[in-house]
Amino acid sequence: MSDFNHPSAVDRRTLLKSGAAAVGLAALGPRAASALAASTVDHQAGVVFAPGLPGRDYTPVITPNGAALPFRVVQGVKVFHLVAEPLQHEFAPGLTAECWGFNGRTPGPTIEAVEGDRVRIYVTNRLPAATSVHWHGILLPSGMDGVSGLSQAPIPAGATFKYEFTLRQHGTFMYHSHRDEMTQQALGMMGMFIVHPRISARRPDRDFVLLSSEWKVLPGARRPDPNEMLEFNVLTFNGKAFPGTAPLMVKQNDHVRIRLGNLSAMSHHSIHIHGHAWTLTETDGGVIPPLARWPEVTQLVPVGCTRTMEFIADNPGDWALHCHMSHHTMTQMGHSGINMLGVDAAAVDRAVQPILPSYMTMGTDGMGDMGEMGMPVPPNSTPMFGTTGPYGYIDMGGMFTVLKVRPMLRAGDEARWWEPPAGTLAQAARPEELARDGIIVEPSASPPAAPHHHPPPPTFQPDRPK
Ligand SMILES: [Cu+2]
Repeated sequence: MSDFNHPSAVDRRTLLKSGAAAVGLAALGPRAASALAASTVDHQAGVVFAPGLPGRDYTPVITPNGAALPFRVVQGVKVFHLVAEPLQHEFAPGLTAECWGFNGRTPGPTIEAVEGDRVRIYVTNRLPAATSVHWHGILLPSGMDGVSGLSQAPIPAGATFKYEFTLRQHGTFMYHSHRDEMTQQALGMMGMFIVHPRISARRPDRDFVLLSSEWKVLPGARRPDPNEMLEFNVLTFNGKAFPGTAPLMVKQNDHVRIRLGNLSAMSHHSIHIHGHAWTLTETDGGVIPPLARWPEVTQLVPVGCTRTMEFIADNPGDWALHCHMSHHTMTQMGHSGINMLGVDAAAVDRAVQPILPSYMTMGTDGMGDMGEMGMPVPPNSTPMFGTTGPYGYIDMGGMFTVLKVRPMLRAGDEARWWEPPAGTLAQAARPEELARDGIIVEPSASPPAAPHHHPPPPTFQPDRPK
């Protein structure tokens, strides 16, 4: 049983506070109760806290492939500056698009603060359209909520707006455009907003944030298509599709926290970790009481939600961390192809190539070799999946990354694969092993068909998706 199911000092304190206030809370209703449960600061007393500082008050989060938004303290207020702007963004080697984001990146830089902090966030709009920013999950005055037209006027192109509020909770939150959401989020206008507790009994050794999103980028196109509703072909963690995703580097026995967010347009993601079981400790509504937590290996992160997972990384190795929806671990190409499984490829090629010389039958024994074959792809696009791993081709793409757990972390480990100790690698069974264990492998009635691995014709051009 993971120790994340045992109450920490903070949890006990929270429970005590909740218990003491139980009579009053019953009258206030469940919303007030949940807000209190997420708090380590007594906001009713009107206490002003000094701005929380990294190192002293919290261990900064790690945003793989991302960055933290810098701040300065002015008269006790933490001041941030977001600049909404168009940018060139690389999803994976070979695929770059014109996106919209903040401060030169998508997702925008991670905002980090501490419960009780007063924050002032300037938003400068360098987009060709009006925008606004919503602080997703954060409890604040209505006029600071960022919904264009409802809670504020839109921020016109060229203008700078000021948001200011005091953080009355801690947890994992997000920010995103709330003006023409369909367009602006499809182009990348989102980021994470982390609020650390003011009082923390136990800080994690590694605290990662991964924001999921989905995009439609037709091969060869320069811009994501915001009109797409169903068929997304670029699925990303922090804006990157594998092999563009940076690995999560962890020292063995580290206490690891992974904060998952999802601002995809239409898709929930079931995020699966290998080699470990993790515990859901917080949602975007607050800390889950320890007795209500349970361990698992796959956590569903619905659209518009965050889920915070914790575990002890006690199992060294290279571990996949990915969405379990299989089309979400593929990249462009192939999602709408014709099912060619079992087709006699040579016969079809002979029939079609006289009239269409660039034609080649693909996928007769699956799609796993598509990337490995190195087939040409249109300009500015990325193969369906893959990169070369220590034992051959890794036929994964999209929302996939690697958790690297090492007994010691050395410079350059990001680029090194795990070297399994003797006896800990799956390999072909030897005849004497089969005989020892009484495993009899009947010869096949017909030999397996030779894989259809002929090189593509020089004129080959993959079909563009419909
Ligand atoms: Cu998914």
